[in-house]
Amino acid sequence: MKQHWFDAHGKRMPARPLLFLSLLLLLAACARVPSPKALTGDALRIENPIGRPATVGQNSAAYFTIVNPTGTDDRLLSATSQVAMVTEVHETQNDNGVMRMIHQAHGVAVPARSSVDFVPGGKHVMLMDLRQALAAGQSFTLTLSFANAGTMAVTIPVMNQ
Ligand SMILES: [Cu+2]
Repeated sequence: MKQHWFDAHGKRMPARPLLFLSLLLLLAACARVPSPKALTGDALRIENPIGRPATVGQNSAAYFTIVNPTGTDDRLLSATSQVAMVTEVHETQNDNGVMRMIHQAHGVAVPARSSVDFVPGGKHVMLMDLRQALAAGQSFTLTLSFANAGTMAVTIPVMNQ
């Protein structure tokens, strides 16, 4: 009886942790690396846009992923919005331990068949000196100009992160 119990569990026990581990690895992979599937489609697009809440006169930022499934290299040239006095494409860089935001005056390259993440602590669109408050639940329009894809109006939902 004891032998039977051992065999039954000996077969089943390793299967579940392995399945669980596989699922975890799959989730981790999905979260970090865009799957090839995400690069399907025939036109450059913006995914997962988010704007940070802020009051009038303050700065806000917009984050998103630019997906370029096409065979043509592209470049985000500039961003504009009515909600801010100045809108710029920035990248936060670590300068000997000091985090600095660098204005990307020449824009941001979006190579063919790739995606570029705009995230807190990295590339972002900076909305400086807001003309209006941005509260969670609202949304605003951000206009992005690309060298190849042209001008694109993107609705940015404001969310607490
Ligand atoms: Cu910035």
